[in-house]
Amino acid sequence: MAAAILSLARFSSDPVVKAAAKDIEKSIAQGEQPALHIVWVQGQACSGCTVSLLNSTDPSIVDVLIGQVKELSPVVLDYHPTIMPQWGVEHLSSKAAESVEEWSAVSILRKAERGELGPYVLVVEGAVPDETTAAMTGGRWCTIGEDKAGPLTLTEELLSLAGNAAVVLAVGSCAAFGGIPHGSPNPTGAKGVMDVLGANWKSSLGLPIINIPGCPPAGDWIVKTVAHLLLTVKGILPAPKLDKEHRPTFLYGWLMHDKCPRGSYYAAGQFINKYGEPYCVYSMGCKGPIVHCPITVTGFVEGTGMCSAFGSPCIGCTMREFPDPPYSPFLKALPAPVIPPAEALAAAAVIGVAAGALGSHVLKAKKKVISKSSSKEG
Ligand code: FSX
Repeated sequence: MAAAILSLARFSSDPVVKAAAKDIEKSIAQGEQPALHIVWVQGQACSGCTVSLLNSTDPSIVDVLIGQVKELSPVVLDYHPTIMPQWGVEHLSSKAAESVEEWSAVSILRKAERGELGPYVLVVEGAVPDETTAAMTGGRWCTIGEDKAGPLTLTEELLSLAGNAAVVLAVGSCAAFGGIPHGSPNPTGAKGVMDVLGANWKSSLGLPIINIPGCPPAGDWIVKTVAHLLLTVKGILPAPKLDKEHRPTFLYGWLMHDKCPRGSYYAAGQFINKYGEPYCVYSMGCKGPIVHCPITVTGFVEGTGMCSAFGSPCIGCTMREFPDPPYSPFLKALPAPVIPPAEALAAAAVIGVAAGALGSHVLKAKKKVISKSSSKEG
């Protein structure tokens, strides 16, 4: 079984996914499959999500595109501003007329919008600004190309491309929730894709918008999710289960703190006083106990690299409110928990759950232990 399915099956305990992984082998054995397409547009972003994409390893985006992952093959990355070879029309004026179509980047978008590309995953990287405020002064916040009619805004292209997309994937916290561009005071009115299209928006296949937040997300989160969605489009896998923020639960279904490699120090009440110490970084403002993020399981590249393991506090970059409170100030510790009164603990003991409750409250209260009850996620 190839890398993508091994990865999905390893991440998911869902028997449906495991059974589907076996079915894939049969499906491949039956012969050639039609090409699936990826159209990737970029808005208000730093391109970090694209750097992450290029750092994916399990499977790598290169392996996916060159057909090494047979279950997904053939996959075509038709449009990606950073890594595709095509140029805009301005560069084509001196070319032979017949080559214009082939080398015009915008023509690929038009083909997709007309439904001539074939089934495609529309990936959005970056936040979407409110062009109405820019228009008041005759300007634009975010353009992604131009044709003979003039500059094309991300907003208008998103609305056009979403119409024919088999599924829309918002990669990075900017595309998912607005991210850094929407941080207060949000001068451009930046929003995530879900807030532009609507939380109840559905693709032509009836699939909701899927968010892969992170600033940036690890490359493997992106490719694993794209792989899952391509198999969903093929009718091989069911759509991934999502949480209320439309994040796949196979990646974001737990709190970062729950699987933190420094968690034993938290339980022992040992916190760092200065950077470089090996203990829990809650004291330096780590937001891990209220943040849904898979980094402490997956690492960043090939299983290595993660915020808390390196002694850096989690700043909540996978969360909707990021970079605003409660995730900032980044270096300010979360509030101490409210310790239940002794009678409540005694009552819990009577019904047999005292062990868990006491376990968490054995922590030295003076050490400012964080309560999960402060999480907005509940
Ligand atoms: Fe945003 Fe992507 Fe933050 Fe950057 O491009 S998620 S600014 S690290 O990476 O969109």
